[in-house]
Amino acid sequence: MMNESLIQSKISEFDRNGVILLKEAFTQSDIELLISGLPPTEELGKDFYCLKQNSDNYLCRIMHFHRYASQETLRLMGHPQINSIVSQLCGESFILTADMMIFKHQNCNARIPWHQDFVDNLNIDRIITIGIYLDDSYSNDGGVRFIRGSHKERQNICKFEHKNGHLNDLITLNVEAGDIVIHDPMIVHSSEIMLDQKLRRTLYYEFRSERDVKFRASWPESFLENRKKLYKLAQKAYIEKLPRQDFNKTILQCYESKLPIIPPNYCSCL
Ligand SMILES: O=C(O)CCC(=O)C(=O)O
Repeated sequence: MMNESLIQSKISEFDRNGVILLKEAFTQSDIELLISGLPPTEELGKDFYCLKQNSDNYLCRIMHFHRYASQETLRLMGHPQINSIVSQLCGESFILTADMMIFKHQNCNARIPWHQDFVDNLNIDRIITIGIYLDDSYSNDGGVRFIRGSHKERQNICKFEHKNGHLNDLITLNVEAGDIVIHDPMIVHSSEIMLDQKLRRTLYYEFRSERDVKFRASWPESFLENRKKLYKLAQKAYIEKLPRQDFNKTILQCYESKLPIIPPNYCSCL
């Protein structure tokens, strides 16, 4: 378990830079368990989609990841490590507000341009995105790059895309399977293509405080209660072995309440 004072020392770095790397947050066996519980993609319908070149997939996503949860994947969300990290960043009452897995394949089109995931000015408590790495990701081979301190306001992304205005402020990271990268969704980030590695899978979780969720007038009221139920279930799954039929109903209810889409901020003249 990651030591609390380590996380505390990283919090000011997170506030200053907008991103932190936590090494060895999960063990190899946690990651193997997560991989063994990945859902068969043919069962995911519209929540699994891929960008393709000819017939080759290059960037695929599983949206609403835990809707398809096996006992193994649910268990990871309820892992005490997640509770410890998120409660220190977002407070004791936190809510999972998004869950998505990305599959990045070796392909010339698999670059993700500079962007902010969304721009939000509410600023009540921290909003964090945790990337849990199932595979290694190196800075010189398609790893995610960040612009230090760019999370504090809306940015003119074209400056990063077309003027190389970022080079002094670039944060690049060498990440290994089991490490996690936590970023503020407003930090400007991108990832280049992979030339050596064939596949990189990252599970992204977005967490916010309960206070933040309650403040959003256009979000359905049922969302909060359903999400709390889901998290309790995940904690139970961490302790006990739960067959899918025991949690199917709660999971489906949980994903019934949909949130309005908040658009990302990309450069429009790519
Ligand atoms: O994992 C990556 O390469 C970046 C993913 C990303 O920035 C996104 O999905 O918005």
